[in-house]
Amino acid sequence: MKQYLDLLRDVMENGTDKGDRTGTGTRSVFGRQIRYDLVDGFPLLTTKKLHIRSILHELLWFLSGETNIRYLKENGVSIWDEWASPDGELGPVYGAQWRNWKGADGKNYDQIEALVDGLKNNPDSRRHIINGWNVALLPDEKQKPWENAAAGRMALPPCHVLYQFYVANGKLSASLYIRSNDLFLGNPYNTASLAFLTHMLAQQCDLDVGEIVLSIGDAHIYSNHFDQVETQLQRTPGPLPKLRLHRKPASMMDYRFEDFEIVDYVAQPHIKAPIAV
Ligand code: UFP
Repeated sequence: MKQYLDLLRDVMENGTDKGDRTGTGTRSVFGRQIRYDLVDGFPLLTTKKLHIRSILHELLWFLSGETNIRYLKENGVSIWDEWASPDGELGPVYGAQWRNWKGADGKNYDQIEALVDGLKNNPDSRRHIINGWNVALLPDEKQKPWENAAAGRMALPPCHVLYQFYVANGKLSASLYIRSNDLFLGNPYNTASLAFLTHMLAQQCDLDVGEIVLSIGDAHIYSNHFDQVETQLQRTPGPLPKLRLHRKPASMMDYRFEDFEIVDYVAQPHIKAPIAV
């Protein structure tokens, strides 16, 4: 994934050193786009070994509409633990907005169901959108994440905010706006997650997969990742793995972890880095 390494190099060379919420410090650029043709393979980094387990469980959890960390904990996924209230609640984060956006009319709107319906019945539409940025439910920045969650607001504002899908020549493409992206730790997972989602939607709609496009607002590298980035930039990318879907579930909500298999994944060793909280 040369595109990814080019983006890391771009930020290291052209970025501005600036402070951030976590107090760690970042080097950052504003407004970048990176794209992968899914026909070339599944976009999982080959210059650093990645584990897809948490990302896939997280995506299935989003699609279930759940916002309690229970399912994640049962499956050994801890990525959301530090934000949750004592009873495991995160407030109306992604899953709630994707599946149960509450309208002013009191109705619940299922954006995933509407998306699949639109892709199947009106593929040329320019309105295939999933939006996570529900302004009324954003956290109160003066409160802690778990306090917001306990009060029925999102523990964290969405990072992967807006998805748009596009059908042409029998192929499904996806575009994702990420307002803030930790390029060393977050971006490779956001890319893989978008690729999984696109494969699932394409399968449900009897389409082939096209491209994924990630548009990033604040694209940053944390200052305590600079050495790791240098290590990674010295590595040469290899051929991409493939995704095998073992069956076609009845709907977007019926996928199970065991339905997915990544084959021919040959990656260079993992590079450890601290996460900024
Ligand atoms: N972050 C990502 N991708 C995600 C996610 C978080 O890169 O999917 F949820 C990173 C971006 C940033 C931090 O470094 O987490 C969120 O902090 P803030 O809300 O201050 O932008």
